[in-house]
This record gives sequence, structure tokens and C-alpha cells, in this order.
Amino acid sequence: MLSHRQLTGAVVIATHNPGKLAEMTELLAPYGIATQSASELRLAEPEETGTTFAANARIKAMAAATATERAAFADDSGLVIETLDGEPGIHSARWAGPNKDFRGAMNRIQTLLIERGATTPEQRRAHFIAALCLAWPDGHVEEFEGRVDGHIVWPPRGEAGFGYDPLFLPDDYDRTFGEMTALEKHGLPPLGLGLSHRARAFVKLAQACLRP
Ligand code: ITT
Repeated sequence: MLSHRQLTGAVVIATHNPGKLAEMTELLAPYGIATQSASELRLAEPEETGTTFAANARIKAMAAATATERAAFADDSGLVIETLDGEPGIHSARWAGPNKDFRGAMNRIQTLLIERGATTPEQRRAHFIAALCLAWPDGHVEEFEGRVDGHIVWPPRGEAGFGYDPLFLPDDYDRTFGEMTALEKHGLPPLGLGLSHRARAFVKLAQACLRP
């Protein structure tokens, strides 16, 4: 059996995205790990030069672990749309631009899908991916990935969550992520179903690296 390094005590949450920070903090809460965010610590945002979600998660976690000399936890995630050749994918944050205009990014997705004649759920297949990385200052990393499948709806529905949540209808549900409560979107068993990409990756991380 592979041995995984256990996370104990405290961790730096290496994200500047408040929506992600809230979800990552909630996911860690039951494990009694103290958290501090990259924004609180005024950490610089490293350039995400990787070509995969996993590579970018590792860049962010390692940068925070090195800067703070503490364990750090990063998420790199995005929305992958099959008809758009996988875009926005690792560019999901970039599509919203410096003003984080997700309304504009969602309009762009709809325009491109219509240009390609994608009107049916089957033609609008999409999935969210989350790559999670725990990194320690000595260079050790633990990496996990989660995915949730669904399709892109139009118009966007719901005000909850963040980013592209109002566009994404997970398979077997009739409400988008934007219409779900936090518990429905990313709550873990026994209270939730561990539905989201981030929750699914976190379940793997918790099994490997956390003790209840
Ligand atoms: P950090 O790098 O500081 O963590 P970021 O927002 O730049 O924040 P990413 O580079 O990983 O993060 O970009 C991921 C984008 O994908 C994010 O900004 C959202 O727009 C989108 N995204 C990821 N998870 C999502 C979710 O659960 N719901 C909706 N959109 C999500």
C-alpha cells in the first residue's frame, strides 16, 4: 500500500478566489485543521504556466508552501466543454478577464455553442475538473483529481455558488450548481452526496491524508 503523508495542524489555502476559499474551508472544517488564506497572508499569485490542471495546482501549492514554510493546499479547476474542444478548461478564470466578468464569459460560451449549432444537451456536454494539491516546504506533494459530468444550459440559472455554476446542470439533477445550496453542491457524506468535482477530489484527499 502506498503511504501518503498526513496533513495535521494547519494549512495555508493557496487561492485568491473567494468562492473556492469558502468551499475549501468548509471541506476541511470537520478535520480540525486550522486554515489561513493566501489573501490573508498577502501571498503573491504565481503565474499559472502549466498545461494541465494538476500542474497548475502544484505550482500554486508549492509557491505558497515555499513562501510560508508551511503545508499549503491549492485547487486548480475549470469547466471543460466537449464541443468547444475542451475550452475554457485550464483557461476558465482567464475567460472572465481581470474584472472577473463571468456573465461575459458565460455569454461567450453560449455564443460559441450556438455558432457550432450545439442546441441539444448531448451537443452541450461539459464537465468540471478539480485538481487538488497539498504541498509541504520540503517539496513533498499529494495530488488528487475529481470530475463531475453534465451539460451547459441557457439562460444561466441561480445565484448561488460562483463562476460558471449557473450554466452547469449535473447529470441526473434538474437544478444547476447555481440553484443548489452549498451542502448540495459540495457537502460530503453523511450530510451531502459529494457531488461537485471539488468534493469528489476532496474525498480522495481526505481518505489519503486526513484523519477525522
Ligand atoms: P486561484 O488560482 O487563486 O485558486 P482562480 O479563480 O484563478 O483562483 P483557477 O485558475 O483554478 O482559479 O480557475 C478556475 C476557474 O474555473 C474559476 O475562476 C471558476 O471560474 C471556474 N470554476 C472552478 N470551479 C468552479 C465551480 O465549482 N463552480 C463554478 N466555476 C468554477
